[in-house]
Amino acid sequence: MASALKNLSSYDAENMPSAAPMSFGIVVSEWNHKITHALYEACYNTLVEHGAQPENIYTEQVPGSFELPVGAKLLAGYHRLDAVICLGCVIKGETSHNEYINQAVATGLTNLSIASGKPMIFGLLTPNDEQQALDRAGGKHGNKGVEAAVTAIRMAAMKRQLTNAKQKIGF
Ligand code: DLZ
Repeated sequence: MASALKNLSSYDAENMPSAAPMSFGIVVSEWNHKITHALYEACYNTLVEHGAQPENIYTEQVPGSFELPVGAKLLAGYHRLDAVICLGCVIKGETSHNEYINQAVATGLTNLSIASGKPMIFGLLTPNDEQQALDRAGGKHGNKGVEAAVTAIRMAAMKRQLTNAKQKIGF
């Protein structure tokens, strides 16, 4: 399979926009804490590596991944943010709870992004077992937290660029 050995954290760091003027929200789910904490650390560090100021990064924890969309909405309503990154991990179990939660998070964040025009980043791991989660939280497939941070910076830069271009049109 083409994606089997893809390291999710590979990206062109040289050509990233600067995150120095940007503000970010990070919402982290407490379920599967060991995994989500690893995602959070990688995400936070990546934002800072690209210039984000620690005082412009606002973090909130929510009980589980199902609460990520409302957590994102509350955080974005409280601070002036360029983007909100949502981090969670839903491990498949004996029942189909994972399908309901994953679908709810995907739909919730999509709707929220489109309605607000603010990037809401889907940093949710949806593994079949804990090993698959570990592989994507600093293991052999990189760290999805890095990918989420990179996506947030790129989308925030795109929004800023288009907003500036729009303001220059007209008299
Ligand atoms: C209930 C539940 C279960 C079974 N599994 C997970 C999980 O693997 N990962 C996760 O982030 N959250 C899980 N939850 C909690 C739900 O996301 C949610 O917090 C509760 O259903 C309360 O709304």
